[in-house]
Amino acid sequence: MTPMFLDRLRQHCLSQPDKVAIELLREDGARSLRYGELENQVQRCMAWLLALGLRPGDCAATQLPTGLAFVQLHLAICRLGALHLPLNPAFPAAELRYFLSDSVATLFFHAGGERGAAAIVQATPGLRCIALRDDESFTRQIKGFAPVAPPTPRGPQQLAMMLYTSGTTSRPKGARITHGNLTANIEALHEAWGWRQDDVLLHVLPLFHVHGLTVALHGALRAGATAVLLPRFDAGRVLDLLQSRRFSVFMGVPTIHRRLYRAAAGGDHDLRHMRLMTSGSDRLPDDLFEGVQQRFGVTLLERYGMTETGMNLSNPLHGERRRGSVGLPLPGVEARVVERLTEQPLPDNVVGELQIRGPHVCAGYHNRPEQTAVAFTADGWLRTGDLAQRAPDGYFTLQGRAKDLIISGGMNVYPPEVERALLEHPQVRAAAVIGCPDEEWGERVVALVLPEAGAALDEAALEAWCRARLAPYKLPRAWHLVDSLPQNALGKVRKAVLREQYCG
Ligand code: MCA
Repeated sequence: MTPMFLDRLRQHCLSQPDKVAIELLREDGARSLRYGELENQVQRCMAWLLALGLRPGDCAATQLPTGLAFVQLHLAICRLGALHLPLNPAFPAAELRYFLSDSVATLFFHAGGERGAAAIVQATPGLRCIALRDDESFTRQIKGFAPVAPPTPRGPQQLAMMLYTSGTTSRPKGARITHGNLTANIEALHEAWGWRQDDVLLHVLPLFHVHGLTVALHGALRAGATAVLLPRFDAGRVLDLLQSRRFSVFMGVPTIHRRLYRAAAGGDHDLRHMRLMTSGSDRLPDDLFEGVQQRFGVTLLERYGMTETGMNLSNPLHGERRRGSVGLPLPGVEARVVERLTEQPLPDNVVGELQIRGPHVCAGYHNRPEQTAVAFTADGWLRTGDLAQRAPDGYFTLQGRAKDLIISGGMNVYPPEVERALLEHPQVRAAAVIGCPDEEWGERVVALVLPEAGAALDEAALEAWCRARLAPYKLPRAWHLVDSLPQNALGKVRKAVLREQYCG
């Protein structure tokens, strides 16, 4: 049987204790953690977590910036058989409260801000909040604990993580990710992308998503390679680092590649020494694919994934990286295109809904049997809500979305969630949120708001209202106060009409 991801990592810790596993590039200098130290620290951390009362099956949430504490807590929580729920540090208290109560988290590690945390404790019975101001305070916390070995090896069915994903009709739901899912995903990527022990990854992505955590970070650790974490993306700095020839792997979203491309304008930049540069989380525009090729001498490798699955499809490491295509199924992944109503498989070159099956697909949604049943077919296919077609040579191309979703800077924004926040405003009668094409962000969020009669609403008031309720990346970047919203016969807002009218 393939060793589970965490067992594989432990083997690296034992066999190459002196090699740097993680390096963190902070403003005040670099900090690193060797594989041997990582094992020792994770074991101490497990002892601390046990003392805090964490048990297998419990959920422990973190809302921490990119750092060594995050990585160690993540590994320790998963290794104990508990579920790690990583949360975006930008979530305001209103969003946090929902995630913490829905997940029934028992522990919550946050970066400070006592007043906010106190409000959450009051609202969430049974939750213990622990402030970790920085990596040093984490190290101090675990120092007094003797390392403990994991109680039992984790089987593939054991839950490891809870990752929230929004829906078109409901509040965000927690995808239940097992150790088997993580292992299947990382083994497939290890093989497909040819990860090597001497790889050095420049890691600039947020750690609280699949892309940054279970693809980039796990990829490097699975290979026994080195991950260098840069907590804040800065195009000029990243370009300098990539040019330094120290790195071999880089992963980004199109907005990141667009910024690097622009930052390199007029200069003489050659990144051909990079073994692998990938793009994902949103469609890579053709002009950017070509621009990067010309400016850097690198052909970006585009791939396709989801929170519920990790990675599904990828262009090949060797062979054609096809412009506009998300490539072929990864090892162990089944992918098919079906007619949406009958769910019958469609022939090649015909657009339908993309469905995915395999050992990497999550074990449904936490506490949501009805939504799990809606998302999965009886024989285990996940309905992705993405439209795609397959070419006769096996390459898949995405052709739009069947779901109401905006992707901005590689972050998913669900219009119903923003509309719900707007409708909570007593002076808003109706609201519609759409995505408009945007060169830098892929799409930008635009809101159409129908005020109540006599309401005195303006952009600033609406923006402040939303900022208190939603993470900043979900905020509309343009506002339109309207007298009416076009509706179809069923009373549903006709967003296609709005996009035509307001995206110009
Ligand atoms: C930041 N802002 C955004 C976004 N990010 N607005 C819309 N969309 C965004 N994605 C806001 C900030 O809150 C701020 O607003 C303003 O933009 C300027 O911030 P700036 O400093 O320029 O942004 P940044 O910090 O440089 O971030 C841009 C970024 C970041 C580096 C492109 O968004 C990013 O790291 N994206 C990657 C996301 C990712 O990893 N996605 C994977 C999830 P204000 O001033 O008003 O507050 S999807 C996934 O995992 C699936 C499975 C997959 O396939 O990968």
